[in-house]
Amino acid sequence: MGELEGSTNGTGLRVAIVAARWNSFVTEKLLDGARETLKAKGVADGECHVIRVPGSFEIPAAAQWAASSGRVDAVICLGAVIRGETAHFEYVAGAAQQGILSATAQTGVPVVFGVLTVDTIEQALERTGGKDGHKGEEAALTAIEMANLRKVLGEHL
Ligand code: DLZ
Repeated sequence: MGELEGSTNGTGLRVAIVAARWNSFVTEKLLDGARETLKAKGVADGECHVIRVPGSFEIPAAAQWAASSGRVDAVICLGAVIRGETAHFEYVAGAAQQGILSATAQTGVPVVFGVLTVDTIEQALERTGGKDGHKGEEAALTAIEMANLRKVLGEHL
């Protein structure tokens, strides 16, 4: 019984990034990190498509449209829901989380959750190149690994 996993080599992959404009001072950092990581891992510039949506609540619809197109290997969802600024934090964050999960379940395409759900702006900044790493970079690596894993499983199972 062997072990199967996806590599982090992005060569030949086609990726869509759905990025929310709400809290753009955070989401643009997430986007920069994701794009740089995709490029560093071999995803060609022309194979990386950025889709802008107003807020995190709208991410699932665009992610579902992209994933169901049959023309991308993975979708990366980037948003920032900050409790201190968001009267309906649970609704916006919950809708994003459930919708993203559902997009994967319905299409089979890896749809990666790169939506920050934090209490403060400081926590958001700590997760976009601060002491808690970079969630945009992590989302890009996850997307590549899962896209490759899907191909591996298609070949071996
Ligand atoms: C309305 C709203 C609020 C209050 N807060 C956020 C947030 O912290 N992060 C985010 O991505 N979006 C927020 N939004 C916008 C909603 O996601 C959505 O765009 C609007 O409710 C319109 O459907």
